[in-house]
Amino acid sequence: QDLMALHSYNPLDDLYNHYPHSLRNIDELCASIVRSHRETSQYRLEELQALRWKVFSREEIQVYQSKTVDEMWQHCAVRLTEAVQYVVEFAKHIPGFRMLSQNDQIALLKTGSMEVVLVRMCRFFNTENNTVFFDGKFAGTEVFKSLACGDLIAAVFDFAHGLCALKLTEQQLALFSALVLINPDRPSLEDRVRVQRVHRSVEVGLTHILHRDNHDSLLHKLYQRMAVLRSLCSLHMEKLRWFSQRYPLTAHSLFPPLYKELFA
Ligand code: CLR
Repeated sequence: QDLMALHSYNPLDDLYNHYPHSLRNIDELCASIVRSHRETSQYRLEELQALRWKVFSREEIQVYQSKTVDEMWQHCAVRLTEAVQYVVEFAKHIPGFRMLSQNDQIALLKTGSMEVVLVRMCRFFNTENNTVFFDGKFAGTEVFKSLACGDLIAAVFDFAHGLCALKLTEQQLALFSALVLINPDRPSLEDRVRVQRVHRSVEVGLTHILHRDNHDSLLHKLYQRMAVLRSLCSLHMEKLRWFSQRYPLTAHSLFPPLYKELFA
């Protein structure tokens, strides 16, 4: 009799039925985010590693420095927009993102896509000489001199340097990028609760991966970086407003439509 009772109600069954199941879900979630990151990351790490010796020459730097402010802004806006397009592709394959309303997807991308580009920048950054892969070679801050926003460039390079120092794996970077993008605190979200749910699941995924990698302490550091990201992006918006006021024609007719749609 007792054995029968034990058999029909065994609390362990709950554990067996649900625990492995949810673990498998977390693994699947992480796997899709990592796959999406890999497929939209433009260059593999080995490729970038092999290109590290390619730096701009004095003469080439001179060419960038003698561009006018609006020429250089337009050039960078085009490069940034390409990078943003890959982030949009990345977002589409984060489980749950496409289930959000069109409006909420756009709201998340409007504020988050630039942040993810800056997170991704650390893959394209060489800390040994403080250069970033730009236009086919590695460029230092001096290459961006004619943008006339040295403070923003310095802050962006600093951020990349600091993020590189954390030595994130590609998987950790993928999950962190997704967490930055699916942020329930963004303005003008229609269904904040739903965004919160997706955010929670990505957070569980990142925690799981960091725990598995024996790097639980990274989570706190990553949350600190997210605050820096927000300030960098408001600085970017500030610079863009300044630029559009001074060069309304370039900003209006020569900037890529996606750049205008997301940031203007
Ligand atoms: C980031 C990671 C992407 C590839 C990529 C493309 C364009 C790069 C960007 C990375 C890093 C930041 C970058 C940008 C072009 C211009 C911009 C170097 C490597 C600098 C910081 C200038 C910003 C100028 C604005 C004020 C317009 O997968």
